[in-house]
Amino acid sequence: MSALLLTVGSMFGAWSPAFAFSLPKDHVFPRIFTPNGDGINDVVYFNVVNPSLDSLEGKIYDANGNPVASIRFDSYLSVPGSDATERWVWDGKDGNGNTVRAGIYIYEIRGGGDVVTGTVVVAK
Ligand SMILES: [Ca+2]
Repeated sequence: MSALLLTVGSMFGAWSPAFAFSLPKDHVFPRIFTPNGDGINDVVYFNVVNPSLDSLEGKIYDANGNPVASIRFDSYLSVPGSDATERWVWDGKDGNGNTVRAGIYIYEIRGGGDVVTGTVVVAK
């Protein structure tokens, strides 16, 4: 039991009001999206829990690690507080506004000295 509590405490960095932002895996959706303008799964959302309101920066890289695009802030899903959640979004376009090729892309969100990464898939 004490080992479990220790593990949980480590995972969440204790319960201080200053703990970092987080991006649970199920807050990235749809993980496979189709940016073709048909109104169905055209963008991927990143719902970042950010209670400290850290200044965040989000980037997309291709599978070779080349920078592709920025993830932009969209809106607040809940008001600032312990569960403050910011919605960030990527529309599947590169920095020139062109829709990227189908494939696996890596997202990276940084802020407050922390970073979270994962993958999404652009399908066509
Ligand atoms: Ca679509």
